[in-house]
Amino acid sequence: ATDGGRGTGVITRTEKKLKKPNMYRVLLLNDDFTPMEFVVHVLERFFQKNRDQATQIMLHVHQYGVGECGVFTYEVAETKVTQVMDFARQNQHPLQCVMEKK
Ligand code: TYC
Repeated sequence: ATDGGRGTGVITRTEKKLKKPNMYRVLLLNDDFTPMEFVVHVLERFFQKNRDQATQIMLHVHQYGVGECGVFTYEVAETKVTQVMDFARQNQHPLQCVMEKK
């Protein structure tokens, strides 16, 4: 808001800095080779899912080709993607994990 009526042209921001951050979906992609149990383990280990939640998400990805693991701020989403891709590669599975802006 402008203020003072002093004609200085100075604009002050009186709002508090409470901008909502951009949010990113982390997605798993289906493939024909990664074992179902490995995908369930990934969801438990990196996305704090319980066994039932993880199994449901894995089966959704298996059936529809893609599924959401969670929604995070940019840096957290990027870290999850890197962790999953590194873990899959270490175990020689072709599992793909990506992020997309919501
Ligand atoms: N389609 C895989 C299979 O039949 C299982 C799978 C599920 C792979 C989810 C990747 O993100 C994935 N073994």
